[in-house]
Amino acid sequence: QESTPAAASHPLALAPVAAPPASVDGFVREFLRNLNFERGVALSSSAPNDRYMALAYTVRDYLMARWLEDQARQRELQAKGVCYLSAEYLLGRQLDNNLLAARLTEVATEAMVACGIDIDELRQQEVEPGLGNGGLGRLAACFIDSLATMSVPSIGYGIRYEYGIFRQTFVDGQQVEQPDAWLTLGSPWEFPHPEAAQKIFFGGHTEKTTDEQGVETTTWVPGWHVLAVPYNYMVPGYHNGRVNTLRLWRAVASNAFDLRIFNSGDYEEAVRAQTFAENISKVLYPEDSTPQGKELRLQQQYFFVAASIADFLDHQLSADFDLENLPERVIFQLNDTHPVIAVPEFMRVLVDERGMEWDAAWAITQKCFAYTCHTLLPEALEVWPVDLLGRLLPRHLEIIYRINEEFLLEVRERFGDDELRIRNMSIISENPRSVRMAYLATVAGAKVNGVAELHSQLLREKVLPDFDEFYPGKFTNVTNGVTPRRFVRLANPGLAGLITEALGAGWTVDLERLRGLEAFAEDPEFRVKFAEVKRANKRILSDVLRERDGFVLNEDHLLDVMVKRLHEYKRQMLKLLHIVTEYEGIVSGRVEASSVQPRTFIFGAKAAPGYAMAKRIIHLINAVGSVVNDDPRVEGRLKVLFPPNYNVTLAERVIPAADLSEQISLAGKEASGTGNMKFALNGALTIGTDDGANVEIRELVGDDNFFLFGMTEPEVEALWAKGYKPAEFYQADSGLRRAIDLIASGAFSDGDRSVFEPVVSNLLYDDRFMVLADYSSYIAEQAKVDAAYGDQDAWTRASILNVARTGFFSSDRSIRDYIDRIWHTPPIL
Ligand code: Z16
Repeated sequence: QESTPAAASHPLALAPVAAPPASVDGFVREFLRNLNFERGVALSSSAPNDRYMALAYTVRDYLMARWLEDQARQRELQAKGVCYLSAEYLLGRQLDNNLLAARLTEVATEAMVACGIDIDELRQQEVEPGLGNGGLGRLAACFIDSLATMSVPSIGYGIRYEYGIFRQTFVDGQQVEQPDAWLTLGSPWEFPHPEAAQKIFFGGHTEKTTDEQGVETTTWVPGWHVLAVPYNYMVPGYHNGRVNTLRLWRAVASNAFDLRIFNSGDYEEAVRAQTFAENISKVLYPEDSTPQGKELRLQQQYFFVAASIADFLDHQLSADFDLENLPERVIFQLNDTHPVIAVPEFMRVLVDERGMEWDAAWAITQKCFAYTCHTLLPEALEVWPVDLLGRLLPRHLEIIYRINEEFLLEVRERFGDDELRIRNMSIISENPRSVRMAYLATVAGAKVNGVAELHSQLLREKVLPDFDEFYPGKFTNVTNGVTPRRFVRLANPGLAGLITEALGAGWTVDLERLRGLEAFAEDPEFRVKFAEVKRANKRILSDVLRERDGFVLNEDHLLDVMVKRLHEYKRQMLKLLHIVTEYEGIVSGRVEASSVQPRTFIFGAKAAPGYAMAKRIIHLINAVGSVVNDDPRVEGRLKVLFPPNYNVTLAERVIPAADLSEQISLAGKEASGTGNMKFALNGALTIGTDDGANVEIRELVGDDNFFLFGMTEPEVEALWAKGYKPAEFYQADSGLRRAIDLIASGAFSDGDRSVFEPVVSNLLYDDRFMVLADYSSYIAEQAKVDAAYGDQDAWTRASILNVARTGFFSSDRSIRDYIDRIWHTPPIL
């Protein structure tokens, strides 16, 4: 930002940066300039990666002027803005998204043709930044897209992991993880700013000093520190000329740190220290909704939130800003418990560094933070042992203790000395003594929200009822959403074209307009065109899977898709029992093969590397797949495909081709789901339980256009209360018995009964997620799916109605809800 006086008075320093001319010629010139001057190669000797990089640089160049303007404007206006704090951003590929946002797709395509280059080949070069696990990380990516598209002053903060989510391979049907070296060939989308690095301190101890007036102050004497170096990413709004910023932090060893050791003469130790510091942003923890309480993870969390808060206070506020006014200037949104250590950090900065009184600082903190909870699973609510936290962040632990003390005093004032209630509400739990991060976030946050209606209700009633009573009005709901730019416009150009033909442009930023398609559902010609689009999408997927995995996809089959992280609560096992049931029926001769609706089942799922049961289920899916696919008796009827390494890029091809979307979690376990929304918006019908956002999808599309099955959440509760014995369900249902017996017999493991024995006995004797209890209703509903698919025209009509009625699930609407209910940050024009 600083320039020398001489440079600052130069006329060019004041002139806005000019975008290159948006003509094919202009684009070609800029592209060749980038290829020659940034890549240092001639077109004739360039590698595909050179050409991809030069293309990406060119797209950047067109966005640059607006980006620089918007950064300056955000600082000048000093309007209230959002700091979205998230440990994960599952961005997906950037090239197409940025071309689309900047209206450059056509010009770039023609420019590449003029250069004799196939732009599709360049698209394939990009390694997607997989800086997230699943739903939560992808949600953050959708939200920053909507924030930019809606011109909301905002910045996303996170971690620039050197290795994102692992690359999944299968060896003998079992998951093997490979490191995701996404940066090997360089990333054209990032801008490092080492000059804006923040020092982040850890460890050490605290000291109390009392001055002449008897005022006590605490100072933290840290033991070590690292540098946090920001990397900026452009976040272009769709067709609105706005470019927001995503700022991801990388950990780098500081000179001072290793010099001290180096001066002691221990070179190896100095290098070790460097490696140690840089470990902090080395790798994404690969657990979706079941974090392991590792010290390095807490380091990552503190590292990025401390850097983000300091960055905001140092660089986003005007020099004379009065910190008392912070609540009118910023809201820090906590994406799950991962960034919650920001709360004591913010208090520490205000009190210890800026000299504010505790009470004033706490009042500000309680207005500047809001917390989104994304789960109901108790094991997903992070808890940090105080000995670990106190060792790493001794001052923060003291601050948390004081927050808790004062909070529990308030609770006593309200409810009297109700010791049980006080123990239940304490931010500190015992045995081992630990900090409950969700409670800390709830006490500190101005608002707490769940991510779907049912989830928010259960959060208030089951997880945090005492807090709901104590803080009336604090709890709210914001149902998740997905960006229609990436998941309709880009992923499904055929459908997008058909919608625009029918409704005109404009729906991409106003998705409720899809309602206009309801009338077209009754138009036979439109149904034919719509069905053709689905078919074409299957063909595209077929090409992708052949190229990628050597799979053959039959485009006449009903395409039945279950893609999401592998977790017992999501119940991939239930899907598998359905497949085994169908298979067993045919091979035993009880069912005539020719009477079965041909189906291809597609799975996509990564298991956390330490989650043994999830990995066994992956093994079993592959084992069932290879037996079914090799058995001539079911040839042309049943096919199971499990492409490895499901990611955003593959999702963009699979979802638009799907006929049936599997959303079959045990009711009360899936907070929302967001894949469910993407499928419905692309015209797949859902078979699902009454869980998460499925409830809202079904309400919107109507019972006739949704396949509902399974217990409701209250029914699940009732069955637990009565005592759940899965073996009783096994005994009572012959189809279920045959399916489980077939797995137990070794039919899918070359006769070896031991391989899947743990899966079988888990189902029969434990079954925490009640797969067996919902089996019969699932099978019955799948029969209705088969019957419905038999009437193609009726199916297409229902499919159109799914698209027409799910505009509500645009992430633009989610962001509007956050603005109205939580942030109060109007868009700037
Ligand atoms: C995550 O992806 C989710 C929850 C969580 O606590 C941690 C992670 Cl990494 C998911 C939920 O499981 C899913 O239901 C929800 O749709 C998604 O977050 C976004 O809210």
